[in-house]
Amino acid sequence: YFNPHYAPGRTTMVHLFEWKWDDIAAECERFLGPNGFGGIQVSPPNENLAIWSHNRPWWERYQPISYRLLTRSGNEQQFANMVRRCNDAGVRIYVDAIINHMTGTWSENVGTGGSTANFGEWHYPSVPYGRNDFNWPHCVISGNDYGCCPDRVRNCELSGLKDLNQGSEYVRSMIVGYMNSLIDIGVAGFRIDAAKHMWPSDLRVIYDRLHNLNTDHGFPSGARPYIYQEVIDLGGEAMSRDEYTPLAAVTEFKFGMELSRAFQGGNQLRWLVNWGPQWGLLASDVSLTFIDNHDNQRGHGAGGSILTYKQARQYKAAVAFMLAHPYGEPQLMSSFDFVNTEAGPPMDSSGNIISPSINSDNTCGNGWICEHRWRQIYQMVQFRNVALGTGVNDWWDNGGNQIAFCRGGQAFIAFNNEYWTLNQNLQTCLPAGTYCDIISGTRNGNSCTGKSVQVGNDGRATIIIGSDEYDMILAIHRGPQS
Ligand code: ARE
Ligand code: CA
Repeated sequence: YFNPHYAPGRTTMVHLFEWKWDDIAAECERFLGPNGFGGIQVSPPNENLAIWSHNRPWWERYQPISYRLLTRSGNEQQFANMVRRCNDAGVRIYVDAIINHMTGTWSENVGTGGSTANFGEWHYPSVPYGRNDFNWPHCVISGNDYGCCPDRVRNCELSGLKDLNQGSEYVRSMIVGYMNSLIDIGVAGFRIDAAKHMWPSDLRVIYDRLHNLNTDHGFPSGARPYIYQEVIDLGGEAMSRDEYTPLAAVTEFKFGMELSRAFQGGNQLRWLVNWGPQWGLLASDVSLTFIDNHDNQRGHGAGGSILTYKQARQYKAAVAFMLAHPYGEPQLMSSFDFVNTEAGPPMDSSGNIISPSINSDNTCGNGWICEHRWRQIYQMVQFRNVALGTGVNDWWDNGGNQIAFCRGGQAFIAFNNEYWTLNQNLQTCLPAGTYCDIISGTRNGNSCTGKSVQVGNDGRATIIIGSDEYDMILAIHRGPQS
């Protein structure tokens, strides 16, 4: 459950939040495959409650009403078509699995596929689930419960969402059936939503009943799904991430919090010299890492002052550090623009999601941010692929907020988060030659569209990053784009 089973040479996944299946299939073929992306986390594919009373918020997708594959992102056939086309393009699909709970508490009761539910009776006929399938007696998690009471956090309702009893054989079989149908379609793994709200022993039973990945989609025989469990653990609670790491990977929320703090000036970059478990982070091989996610970019979940696309210069630097450093299994966020933190994706008056448009400079329109299409981000995905299998060496810093390091003899990166210019002769660990900085531009035949770097026979080069430059990063590597 710890191996993402990326195609050879690939490393990074992107969360295409609220994208439609047909658009994702096209994105795999025209952009993600050719640019070396490893995988995609898709929004929950199972039917959810349509919440018109809140103008179709993004969070309606975290309110399952059945396991039918029918949402605003598309139907089952479109989902399967996407999985096929993405796997053919070398890009894996990971499903956000909502198995802790079902929808509840709203006056509306019709799902995106037309299923209905009777909340007062705990009745979900399209699964079907009934009252005996939920934890009883009914109770709701309060803020204090996180500090004292694992049993309440696991057996009571999260925000009033009807809490399934994963200890029940019938509930397990419904959940496993849903997840196995997705594996058979060709997905490579799952995000386990709200894992902290389920007993690790129940999750183990569920994981162990999952099928091996589908060899018709290019997975090796005997491959287990990649599983990363959403456990928000910033310390100080009665539940710990360590209860979950023996089972599968875990989302590391400290990662984005600490890097956001550092690149916002709250911590000097030089301290990143020992980035990893010495910072209190999980062991690298069980750690799913990200700067922001769909919750904390809008103040949900653990919140905190997390960098997002809205503070683009610092955000790009934090993402570049994530991708340049070998720690963890990185996930990029790809957002739609928002002011209202509840608002769903761009939609028409019937509630249909409006597809992103693609501009000539690779960026998106129609209200979609597409951080994964920003040059400074997708070229760092290539950097990570080129550096795959190497460690960090030849660390340099100025004792403050200018740092640089090599990845073996494959790649080199420098950051300048000071108010003055970085101008240093540094060891790049690369063979002599002229390299194109992949942050300010790319290689175009024999020239660079952005800055270029002359590496001498001793591997050293003069590295310059002005404090007023558009980006605070310079990166070069041995791949074709640099
Ligand atoms: C919505 C409404 C609620 C309403 C509810 C039921 O906002 O007012 O009561 O529906 O009708 C998302 C949204 C929620 C939304 C929910 C369902 O964020 O606002 O509720 O969808 O539509 C805890 C959990 C963690 C969870 C976060 C949000 O531990 O698992 O809360 N994150 C996941 C997803 C979310 C999703 C859900 C779970 C539910 O990523 O997108 O919710 O499927 C401390 C603790 C954390 C705790 C945090 C916030 O930091 O350590 O564990 O996170 O506080 O309480
Ligand atoms: Ca629960």
